[in-house]
Amino acid sequence: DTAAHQHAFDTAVAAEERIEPRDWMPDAYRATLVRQIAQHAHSEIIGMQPEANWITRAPSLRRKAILMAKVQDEAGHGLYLYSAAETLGTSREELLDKLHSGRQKYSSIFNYPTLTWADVGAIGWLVDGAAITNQVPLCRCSYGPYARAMVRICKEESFHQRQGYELLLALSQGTPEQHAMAQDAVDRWWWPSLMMFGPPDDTSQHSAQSMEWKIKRHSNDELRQRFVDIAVPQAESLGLTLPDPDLRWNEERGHHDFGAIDWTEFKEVLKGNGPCNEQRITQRRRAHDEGAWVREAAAAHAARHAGDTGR
Ligand code: FAQ
Repeated sequence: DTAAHQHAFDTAVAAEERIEPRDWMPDAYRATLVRQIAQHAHSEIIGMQPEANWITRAPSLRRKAILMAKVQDEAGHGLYLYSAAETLGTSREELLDKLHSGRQKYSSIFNYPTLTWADVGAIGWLVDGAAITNQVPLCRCSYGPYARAMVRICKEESFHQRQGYELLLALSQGTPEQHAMAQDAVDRWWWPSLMMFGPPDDTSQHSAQSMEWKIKRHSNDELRQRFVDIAVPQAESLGLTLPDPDLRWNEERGHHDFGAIDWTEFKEVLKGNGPCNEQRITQRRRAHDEGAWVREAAAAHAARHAGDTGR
């Protein structure tokens, strides 16, 4: 009965055991996981667009090869995550349909434009850096398939972060124009990167329950603070500044203080009013429509193959 199931679930979570697809779980736990994993998967797929914008204009063969590999990795991350969501009893088709009709979200960060080549570096350094900070604790998420997907994703994200850092370092140490381009990109990506961690703890409606279920291990503000503390010395070694006059070390707290985040901007981006929301979703729907023949061909092939083995 439900009380016994609930007890077994609570005991497993308390004992740091993993919940697996066939285990009983509360409906709300399942729904929360589908919401978060789907949003995460959609972010990986939509997140291919800003950087893909620069593949044809990469400044060298080496940079182009690296960037193509990175963007393909994001596609792979999306696929692992859709598979993880499918273990919860939802289909990829349904999730994509919810993305395309605006019923499921993707990360706010991918609604900003990539104006120069330096943006590829800033995304790698800051956006992938923020993603790792958020995702390393998710490797210990109570839901097994999501936690396991995160292990591999985090390894790939660290390579992404390094390539962004290395790209920005090359620009920062280059000509004055290249240095200025790197600084401009960091100026534009810094604040949106801080917003990736989600609303402040006191307005984060899902945090308390998700932490109790051990889906989330740290609050949004804790991870945001961790990211700021990591980024400050890295900016220094890059020879770049972070666009926040209030950023300074607080000896007492043992952390960096930082300025106020513009939560109005965050809310507007979530409502669909960011600089690129329209472009991103239109492009995503077009890619889906143009890929219809591939899905049909794959399904026809699978059906024939099933027939073969049945004979
Ligand atoms: N953007 O109550 P909370 C990547 C929504 S990394 C949009 O705090 P929660 C790698 C939230 O969904 C990016 N919406 O929610 C890459 C909720 O709305 P809902 C993806 C946001 O879930 C790099 C509402 O606000 N990473 O893709 C955002 O407890 C480079 C209230 O918020 C993940 O998804 C936002 N920034 O905490 C790819 C990580 N923040 O659903 C390509 C997994 C919040 O009720 C290139 N997700 N919202 O309608 C998480 O860790 C969590 O879901 C949080 C939000 C921390 C994002």
